[in-house]
Amino acid sequence: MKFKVLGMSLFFSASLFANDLKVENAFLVLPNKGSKVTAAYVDFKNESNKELQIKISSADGFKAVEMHETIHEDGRASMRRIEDLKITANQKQSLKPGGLHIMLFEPAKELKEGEKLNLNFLVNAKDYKIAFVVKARNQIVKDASEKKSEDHHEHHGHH
Ligand SMILES: [Cu+2]
Repeated sequence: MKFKVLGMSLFFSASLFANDLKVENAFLVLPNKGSKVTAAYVDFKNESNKELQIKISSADGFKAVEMHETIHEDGRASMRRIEDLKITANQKQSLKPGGLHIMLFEPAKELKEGEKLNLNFLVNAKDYKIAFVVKARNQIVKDASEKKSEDHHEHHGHH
């Protein structure tokens, strides 16, 4: 049994196709002036029939990078570092404000809106680069509300 599993993993590791992982809406938040930390978000979709393990290894233009999850407890949100993200076959996973996210530390230079930076991942232990576009906060809010109004009819109530 053990032998069989090992054989299978060798078979699969030899063939990670670029289109196994679909990547959309990759952006990072333009840091506030003087701030040494910001976050990046992206939508992943595993289009393969096996689990994908995604790790962040580095980000061009930043000194350090981590993947975080957000934990909601007693009405408070805190975050915790995670080693990797596992996405099962044919599942989606979004990194978004208030949830999973990538944290970027100490930009080497001042970033500009619209600029693209590569974030370097390991997907099933293979190098995988994704270009992230730098977005200003007001643009992110605008894009999110446009996306939301496409998805839902919103109700406005008074409390
Ligand atoms: Cu964080």
